[in-house]
Amino acid sequence: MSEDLKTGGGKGYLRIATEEAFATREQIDVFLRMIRDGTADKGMVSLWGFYATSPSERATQIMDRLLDLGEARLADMDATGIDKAILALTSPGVQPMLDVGEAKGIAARANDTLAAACEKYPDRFIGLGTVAPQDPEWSAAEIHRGAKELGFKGIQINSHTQGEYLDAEKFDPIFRALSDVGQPLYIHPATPPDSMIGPMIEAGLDGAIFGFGVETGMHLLRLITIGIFDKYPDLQIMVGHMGEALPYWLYRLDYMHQAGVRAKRYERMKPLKKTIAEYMRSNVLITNSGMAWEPAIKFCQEVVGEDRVMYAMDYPYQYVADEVRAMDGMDMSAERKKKFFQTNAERWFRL
Ligand code: 1DF
Ligand code: MN
Repeated sequence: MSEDLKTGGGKGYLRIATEEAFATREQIDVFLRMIRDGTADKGMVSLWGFYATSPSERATQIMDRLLDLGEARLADMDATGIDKAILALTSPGVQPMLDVGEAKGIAARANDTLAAACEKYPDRFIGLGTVAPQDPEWSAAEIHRGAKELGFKGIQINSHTQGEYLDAEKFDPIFRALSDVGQPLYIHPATPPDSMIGPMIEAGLDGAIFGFGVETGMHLLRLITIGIFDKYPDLQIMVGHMGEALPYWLYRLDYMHQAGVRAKRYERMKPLKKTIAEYMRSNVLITNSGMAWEPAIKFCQEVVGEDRVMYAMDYPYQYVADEVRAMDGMDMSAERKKKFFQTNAERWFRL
């Protein structure tokens, strides 16, 4: 462990990493089966065809790290000064699985596995549940089980489910359940669906480099513009990667949204109680997963508020000690830095 990255709060804050991934062997095995039997979409072939079969150092190291919820992960956290990790089943969870019974079984067992790890290391691991949106009512029940029996602090959904987005009415039981238990939804990226991925994949831009952000930012915009926060005013939705670019777009989004609403250009686009910028400041939370970049973090703090921007490492996909050092070294007040690393996560995940 290097001296400057010790855990324990010596810098004046604990480092809580909020978008950290694990996998289960049976989850990865279904991905591999789907790739083999031709039922995987193009994004699955691209993403998991790489991580689960490539002999490259990146792929093999990430697979090993994803599958560990014990001492090796803790050693990696110690080596980079991560006090606590908020863990979720890696993208795309079980959402592409066509056999819904199988998907629910794998999700439930992943939740049990995660809960056991959190129970074993209660000072280090915090869990977000996984659901199978293919079955919204089951997912609602699993949200209740997660909150009441497993100690989870929210759920993660990996963007679209087989090309469907959460603004569809059929997914309402999921939002109802989150509202009942008072927990946040983390919308994590997935590779874009086949309907969207074509020109991205031909250029190698379908994954975390760009496709993830485009698709997930759009997902959040679909939810905002359908009025999800008018229906559920207390709902908090989290997104990573510095808000999936939406903060940078906010001015134009609001201008064009209002112009479109006034002109009644789209049947779906109804007047909302607030502007998109206002929802971003009241119902959206942003983490800096994959974006250890001071100017972007400060811009987000200015646009959505310093209480709404949280630290994330995105382990094991972006396990970089120097990025933690860069975040420690940001030119920012001690109070604001503590919010970023620690207290915002404690507040919004109710730790
Ligand atoms: C990648 C990046 C993969 C992130 C992820 O899950 C992921 C990647 C499969 O680099 O391929 O969560 N990320 O959030 O940036
Ligand atoms: Mn991630």
